[in-house]
Amino acid sequence: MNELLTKLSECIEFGKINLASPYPPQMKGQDGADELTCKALDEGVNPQDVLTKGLMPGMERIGVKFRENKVFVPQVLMSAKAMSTAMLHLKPHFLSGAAKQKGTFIIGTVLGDLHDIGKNLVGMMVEGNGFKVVDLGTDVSSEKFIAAVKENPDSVVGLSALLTTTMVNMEKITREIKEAVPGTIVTIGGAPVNSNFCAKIGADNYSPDPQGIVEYLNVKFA
Ligand code: B12
Repeated sequence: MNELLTKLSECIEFGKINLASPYPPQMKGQDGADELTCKALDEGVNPQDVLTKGLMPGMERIGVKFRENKVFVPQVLMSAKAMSTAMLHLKPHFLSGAAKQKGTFIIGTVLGDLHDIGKNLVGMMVEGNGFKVVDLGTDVSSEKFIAAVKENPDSVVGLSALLTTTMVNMEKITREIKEAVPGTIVTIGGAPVNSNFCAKIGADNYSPDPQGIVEYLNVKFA
């Protein structure tokens, strides 16, 4: 079982989706995340172990490499695709309660802003690390964030902004979420923001990359 899960983690790390996928070249002709996840479940490996000992270590390794600029967006997207392919087989087990998620993360790009590539990447990485992700899309108002927080008690919110003209909306959205549902944790990210801005607007955490927010959530939901 260990060998199977190790191979699965490598499929995630290197973005090997399935047998037919030619990427990455060094894994051509080998089973991918798709086949190995099915194999593990068929052999009776616990879905929780498939997630935490197979998929998540691979996702963590790619997250760290991305932070260290050892890989770039396309490689991370391939890993995320391998991960979501594997998750399709695990989802029925999550829904049946056989495997549990660590907590809920609500993410959206703030009002006025249509950039979603970074936000999607963060969502995929967080999901890949065992959290439920509620993705509200782009151009998201305070009202939408608040409704999602009310529907998902004890969730953590992540705001994304890529424009200097929309990052200012983070302040109002953070304040209104916290007024509507006191105690809600609001985290922020995106190219123009930093930890000083985070402190200034009263948000709880700034992470420059997906791995940072994954590590923060792991602590918060421990
Ligand atoms: C792609 C792109 C677009 C696409 C967006 C497509 C899409 N579906 O997202 C389109 C063409 C639509 C677009 C439009 C515009 N864009 Co544009 N766009 C870009 C571009 C080239 C790449 C952005 C990107 O996806 N980066 C890759 C991702 C992976 O990185 P990222 O978003 O920073 O996310 C990472 C981190 O920031 C972090 N992160 C992000 N969000 C979050 C959230 C949380 C919670 C956490 C923890 C972390 C986190 O994690 C991610 C992964 O590491 C940038 C330039 C650049 N090179 O960055 C300009 C850029 C952002 N755009 C810019 C501008 C000006 C515009 C327009 C106003 C142009 C115009 N005049 O119409 C419009 C605005 C539209 C709108 N209302 O939003 C400027 C912004 C300048 C500024 N400082 O305000 C930039 C910087 C280009 C430039 N140099 O001028 N754009």
